[in-house]
Amino acid sequence: MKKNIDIIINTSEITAGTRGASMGPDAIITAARAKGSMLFGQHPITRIANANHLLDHETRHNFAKRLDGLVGIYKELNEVVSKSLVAGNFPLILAGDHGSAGGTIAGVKSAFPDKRVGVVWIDAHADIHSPYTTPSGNIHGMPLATALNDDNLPCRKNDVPYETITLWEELKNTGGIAPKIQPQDLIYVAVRDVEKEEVKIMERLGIKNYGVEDLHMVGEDLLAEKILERLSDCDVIYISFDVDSMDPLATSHGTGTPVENGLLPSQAEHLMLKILESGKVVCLEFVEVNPCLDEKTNKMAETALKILESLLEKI
Ligand SMILES: [Mn+2]
Repeated sequence: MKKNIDIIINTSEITAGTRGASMGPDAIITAARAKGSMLFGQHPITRIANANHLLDHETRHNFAKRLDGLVGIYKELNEVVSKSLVAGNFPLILAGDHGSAGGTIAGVKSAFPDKRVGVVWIDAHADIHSPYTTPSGNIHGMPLATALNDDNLPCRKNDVPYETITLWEELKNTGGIAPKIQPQDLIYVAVRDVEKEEVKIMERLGIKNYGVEDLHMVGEDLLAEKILERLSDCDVIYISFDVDSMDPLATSHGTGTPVENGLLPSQAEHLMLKILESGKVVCLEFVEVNPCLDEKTNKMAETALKILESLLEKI
């Protein structure tokens, strides 16, 4: 299957807890240019408007920081991603932090309202908090709650103000369909740093996580088979690849929240290649490269680029 690729650059970093992820997509482009790759000259590029100026002001939403900026980013992503898909193209999103990925999922669902959307979420973190459970208020820990339309109220601990709730409901309803995905259609890979509220909702909803050990044990081919088997009732699949799923020793600390004992880059690459071979993947996203935090110059972006170049041959 050869599809036209639409590159979508989203430099939002308003939902992260550390600064610099907005430069992640351009660090990947820089890595390509540094090695003489023409990759970014070969596909049309759309840039999503960011709201990073909000970082220069106090936020009014302590349990969902800068939520007011994210609502518009979700809307634009929903439109741009769904338009690309409806045109028969393959949207490839390079984003800053992971908080906007719910907007991408909204776009996939808007393009295929009658189809079941599967999500493969490759990440050190479960990203399934809500304003009611978050310990930090950073929305990059919440995108899957927006896709599932589940606030994990049994674990509620924050008294969320009405103004925040109103915008949060708007965020979850981006594109007019909620929920976008069913819990059984969400598969985690490499999640290994979770809070107790997240463990509870994963148990309540029965969400499957294939840990790093599982991958070491069965290998990429078999794990891809297991994932595809679980998603066999899904018509289309979205892969969300957070670079913090990888081991910082095998990559670098060039990401907002690195966690040890992660995937090797080759494992992440081969696993995604195998899932792509199913022909069901319609959208792919890379997030959380942060060159400001990279102790090895631009190593994380270079690692992401290498994986990306390999995957693009299968699209
Ligand atoms: Mn993430």
